[in-house]
Amino acid sequence: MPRISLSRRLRRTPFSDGVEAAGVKAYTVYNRMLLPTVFESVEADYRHLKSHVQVWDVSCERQVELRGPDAGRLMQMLTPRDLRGMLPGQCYYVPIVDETGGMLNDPVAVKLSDDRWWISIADSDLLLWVKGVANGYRLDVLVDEPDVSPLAVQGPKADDLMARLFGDRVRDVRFFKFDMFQFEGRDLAVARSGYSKQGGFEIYVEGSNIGMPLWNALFAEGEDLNVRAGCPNLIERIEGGLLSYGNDMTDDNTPHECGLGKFCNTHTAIGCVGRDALLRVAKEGPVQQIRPIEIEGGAVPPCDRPWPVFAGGRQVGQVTSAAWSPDFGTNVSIGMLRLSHWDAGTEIEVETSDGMRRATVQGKFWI
Ligand code: THG
Repeated sequence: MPRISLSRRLRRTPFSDGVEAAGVKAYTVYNRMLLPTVFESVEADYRHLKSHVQVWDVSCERQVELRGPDAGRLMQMLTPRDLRGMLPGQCYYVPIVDETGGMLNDPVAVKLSDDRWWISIADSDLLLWVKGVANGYRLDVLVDEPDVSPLAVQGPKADDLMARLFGDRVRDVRFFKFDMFQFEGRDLAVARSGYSKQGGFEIYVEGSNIGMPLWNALFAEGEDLNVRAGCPNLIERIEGGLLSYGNDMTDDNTPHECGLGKFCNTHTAIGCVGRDALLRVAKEGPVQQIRPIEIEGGAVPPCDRPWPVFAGGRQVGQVTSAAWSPDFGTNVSIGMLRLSHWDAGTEIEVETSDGMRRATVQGKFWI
């Protein structure tokens, strides 16, 4: 296989030295930054994530910082989720849409104070869109990318590891809330969140220079907990129904097609870009939607392009993420299916890279 050449355009992270010392076997590129995808093997990493605790370099979840008197107003212009009840110390999963209602990103919004927010972005150049909106509407707000790199601590022993480093108070942080904790005299936001269903935290590491000291401290404190370097795991995130922007949805999809209608309050999200378009699609209802799908047979090959889905000889959708699940003994996958074929129990055929497979639409994700 050819390799990817490294250069300044493909950014390393404050933790890359630790990731490489831990034996990372594969990377992907996300927001023009390195994101580990495999340490031992996807299946071994999966088993370890579900049994112990892992430290993930998710620096590629870059922050778009909004600072100034119009920060809150700008944040509400960016998303159809109603932010009026959101307090400092809270995180919200927020669809971001363009003027047609198309998904531009599905980040986590972090409210630091009324006039300071972070948008923890998925893989698209959201900074450019946010700067464009801020300038186009002449808002009194600074928009930039700060030196903040999230480090996730995920898995059933995450609370124990984090308590050793930050004290028992960290156990009291509730889901999608954050509080401030000190490390080497620096105040860091620590949230109970992360791109897995195994539980855990995300540390918003402010200042690249404390990256490796924090990485090393987590491994020193967690030796007897069997802590390892890990990364977002393909199998586990499909089982949990965690969507991947650019894979499972693009700017061609509305939040409703993505099953993110529950994070939209389009009627009350006054001032949101794309509100009129979304009010129309919400009224009509989507004609395709994301669904969990079980694909029969042995382990499927990597899904590196959408796999067409057929029924009765006609295409009725596509599969965009798929993997063999050791725990469920089947191939788990995420696809976008037309309304006529999205009901649980519907039998379909998936044209994988190594041939046609029978498959069944599921009523819910596996975890
Ligand atoms: N954490 C942070 N930033 C991120 C991600 C993250 N940026 C990129 C990417 N992940 C954004 N996408 C997601 C997708 C799903 C979730 C978070 C970010 C998520 N969803 C939960 C679920 O669906 O069960 C909970 C949603 C809720 O109830 O609010 O966590 O992971 N910092």
